[in-house]
Amino acid sequence: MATIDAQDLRERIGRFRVLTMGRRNAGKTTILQKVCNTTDEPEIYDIKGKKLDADIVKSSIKRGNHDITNQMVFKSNPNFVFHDSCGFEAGSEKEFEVMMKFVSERTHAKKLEERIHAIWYCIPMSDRNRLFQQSEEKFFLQCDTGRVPVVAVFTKFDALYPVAYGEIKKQLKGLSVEERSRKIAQRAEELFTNTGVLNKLCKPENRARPKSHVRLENMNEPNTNCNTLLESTTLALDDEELRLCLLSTQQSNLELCIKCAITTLVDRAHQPFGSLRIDYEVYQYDIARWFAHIKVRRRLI
Ligand SMILES: Nc1nc2c(ncn2[C@@H]2O[C@H](COP(=O)(O)OP(=O)(O)O)[C@@H](O)[C@H]2O)c(=O)[nH]1
Ligand SMILES: [Mg+2]
Repeated sequence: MATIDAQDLRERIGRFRVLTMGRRNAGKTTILQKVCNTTDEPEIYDIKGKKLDADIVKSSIKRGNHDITNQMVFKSNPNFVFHDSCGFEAGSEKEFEVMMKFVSERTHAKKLEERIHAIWYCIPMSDRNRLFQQSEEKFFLQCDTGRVPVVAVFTKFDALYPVAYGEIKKQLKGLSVEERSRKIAQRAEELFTNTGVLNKLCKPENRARPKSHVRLENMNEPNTNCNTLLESTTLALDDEELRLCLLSTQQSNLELCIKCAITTLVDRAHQPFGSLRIDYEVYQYDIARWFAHIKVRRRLI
């Protein structure tokens, strides 16, 4: 009997490693806290794994010194490791080069535990009139992220609602609450489309073209979650083991487990004739392995 469970995966892959990018105040730390279900600050470790004094790191960031190789881990979910590219876009050419070297090395790292497994590029909608700085455009154009998926995260989407309301408030008179909300949401959507941000990101010449995108709103409020980001990231991974690894960090996202199981089976069904497996036990195992928090056993034939 062979077993597959979260522990097996962890030993093979290590922790799920994410690089968060985007300007200061884009909402990066807030998202990481949501993902790890905490409001605590992360613990910070240097590249060798030595714990650093978070206050000293913070004050050094304030002085403009930031080290992208530092690793952030939240006590509430140590299965994730985060890096923050914090502030590269406003920095010097040298800082840009340091960021590019880090991304290129770590997205191509041979060892899975050193590799960055996903990049979350945060673009705040509160800044919709100045979406990108030149260096950010350069990142998307030039950076070789290999097979590692970049997920564009449109943060602070709620910032569009007051703007939308201001523009159409005269048309809202006499409408029901539901109708008003629908119209405001529709106008917010138009404001988003008018930024042209998706076209800019998905230009064919961009090497770091995002594989998917999500909108997040009210992440600063207590009763919100990042499930769409986690789902989008899981489905953007092209490696089954990595998908399993990310899923197992979330432990209880049953809906996503089911989606992944089905997606994998559909992918298999589209493989050329001959690789389609019809062994019933194998088939059951293929579904069950996505529920990594439950121990699954497979008989070796
Ligand atoms: N309105 C709104 N504010 C947010 C949202 N997410 C984060 N914020 C606020 O934006 C500020 C900057 O967030 P932070 O996570 O520290 O940004 P970082 O510098 O990119 O790490 C904080 O005051 C957050 O409470 C959101 O979805 N909507
Ligand atoms: Mg931060």
